[in-house]
Amino acid sequence: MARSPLLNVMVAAARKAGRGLTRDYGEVENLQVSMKGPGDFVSAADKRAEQVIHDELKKARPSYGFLMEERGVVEGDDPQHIWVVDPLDGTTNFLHGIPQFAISIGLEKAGQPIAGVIYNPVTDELFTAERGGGAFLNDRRLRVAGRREMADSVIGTGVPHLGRGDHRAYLAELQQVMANCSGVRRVGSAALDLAWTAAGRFDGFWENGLSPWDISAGILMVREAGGYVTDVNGKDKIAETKTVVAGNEHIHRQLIDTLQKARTPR
Ligand code: 2AM
Ligand code: CA
Repeated sequence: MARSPLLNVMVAAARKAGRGLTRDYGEVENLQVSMKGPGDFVSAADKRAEQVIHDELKKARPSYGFLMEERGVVEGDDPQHIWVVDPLDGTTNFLHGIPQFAISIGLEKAGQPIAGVIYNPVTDELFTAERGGGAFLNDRRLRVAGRREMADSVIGTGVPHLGRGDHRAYLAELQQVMANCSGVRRVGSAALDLAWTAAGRFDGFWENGLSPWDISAGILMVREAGGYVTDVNGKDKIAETKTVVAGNEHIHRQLIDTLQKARTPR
């Protein structure tokens, strides 16, 4: 598979940051038993990865701006192009020694995602997409799952936790989805959840309260794999409503209908 120069830049940045994260991940286990605990260490690993990605991308495209999880907005001379970066998505997994985390790098042009890379450095799974060019896992072209019925589907999600999200509203959603599908999975990295939906491992995915860096690359990934991504109302207002629903044409529609039932007062 021939990658564009732009995608090559993104892949190189993700792989370089991935080497650092893998090293740091190996250390986390030792730190679990130390007095201080691994929290500060993980936060430092996160920042180091972000620095590497920032420097690599800046070198390759000096005029582009950034939206990064740790440092926020960094404006560039070119107001059209913005890198949307999560250097460590799935921080809780990383902290607990669970090998499900990723680097997510998206590129947006005039607000639309045009390229995306999601890289799990532990499994060495590299997901890439470019607008109009399809989505890939390593060198294999991706296609969303073909299932047509929610009843046959495995649905990924993110569960709110201590201090985050509307637990009651989420439970109402989960109650509807769990009663209508063949399995719900919560694996802890929204970027990988979307990549897995693009790869057809999940038939659908929904989560609330996410930020652009969690999902920018993943949204493009699903769309380029032939899937649909919208907010919970079927609209493009993902950032405004902070809701995201993904899947193939059929499951995306049924998942939205199912989630809407949780919102209808009874
Ligand atoms: P993180 O690991 O980079 O924090 C898990 O449900 C998903 O939610 C992960 O992708 C996680 O990203 C994200 N997440 C966790 N806390 C968040 C917060 N306060 N705001 C936005 N996203 C969050
Ligand atoms: Ca994240």
